[in-house]
Amino acid sequence: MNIRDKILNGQRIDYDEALSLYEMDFFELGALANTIREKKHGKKTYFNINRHINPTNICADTCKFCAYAANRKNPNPYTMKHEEIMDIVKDVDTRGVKEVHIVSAHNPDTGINWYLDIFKRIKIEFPHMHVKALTAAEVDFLARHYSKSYDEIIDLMVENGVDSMPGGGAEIFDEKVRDYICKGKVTSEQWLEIHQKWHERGKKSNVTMLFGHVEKREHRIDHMMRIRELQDKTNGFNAFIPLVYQTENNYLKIEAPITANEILKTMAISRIVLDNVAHLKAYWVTSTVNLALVSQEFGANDLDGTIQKESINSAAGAASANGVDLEEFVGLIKNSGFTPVERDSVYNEIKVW
Ligand code: V47
Repeated sequence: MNIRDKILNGQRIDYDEALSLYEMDFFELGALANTIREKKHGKKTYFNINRHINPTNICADTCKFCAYAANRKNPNPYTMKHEEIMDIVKDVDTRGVKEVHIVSAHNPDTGINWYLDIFKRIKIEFPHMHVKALTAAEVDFLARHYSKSYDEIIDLMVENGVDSMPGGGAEIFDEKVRDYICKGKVTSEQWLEIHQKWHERGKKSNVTMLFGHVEKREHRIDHMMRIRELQDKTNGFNAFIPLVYQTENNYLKIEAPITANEILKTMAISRIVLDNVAHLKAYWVTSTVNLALVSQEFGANDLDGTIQKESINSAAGAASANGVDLEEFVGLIKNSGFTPVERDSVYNEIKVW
């Protein structure tokens, strides 16, 4: 059976077949991914009303691709006080925000409770607010720095009210590439182990892939395969989020920026390979809003959210510092022929716009 029929019959494809999809006709590939998207979600495009909070940029790690951490190129170290964070949550709560996405750098000086207490405070004062917080990279950092096991940190997250884990820190699982771009950070095996442990507690998370830097197509497919394997065991990943590498203000030199064609192909292939992950998120922050809209026809069924403020990717050149206006966002999804569906953080539908 040829690969096209195999995909249309809902059969799983292997590593070599997945890699060969990069050679398929661009529009045929898009149409295949779209068929799967429509089978799973019809014309619905999900988004949520969320606020990103990045409480500190002081980092013990030195990832070459990162423009957010305070360093020679970004000499503006900051650490927010809990009162400041609570003021933000209080404010956004009055403006319809239902999820706070809290991700920090790996600050060695705050003490572990600075990381954890804030979740409890948010849940006490705003019990309805979904707290998506702590990447596996942060979990690994906290475990190492405070001599705790992953289980202990994860138990503390649950006790303190973390509802779900974001997908950050996955980068690229291939060990050689990973060593080159972020040596010393959580390893691929550890990243997957932490998410497995989180899923085993009945909790959900997302998974990202940073691409468009020094990695090759082979590494992206390998990354997807490792995700698929864990998802077969746990079914804990809600969404796969390919993050397009932003080139500014960092120490990773790349020869040529990735093309829109390659981004869309990667989106489509991930929709096909990750047959066991329900949602494919086109994160407009790194792909641009325009390409995120086009991605809806290449397998993507989620555009993340309004975000309101974002510091990690905007530091590297993304136009996301102030999020996107809700009405405009909904209008763009509608005008591109899809149905905007507001969702909560675990994909319960809230409102069809
Ligand atoms: O882990 C850092 C990435 C991630 C750059 O789970 C960069 O719903 C591009 O994980 N170019 C943080 N990317 C963002 C993230 C995320 C975003 C939205 C939704 C979710 C979710 C998760 O940003 C980091 C890193 O992989 N990143 N620097 C850069 N120069």
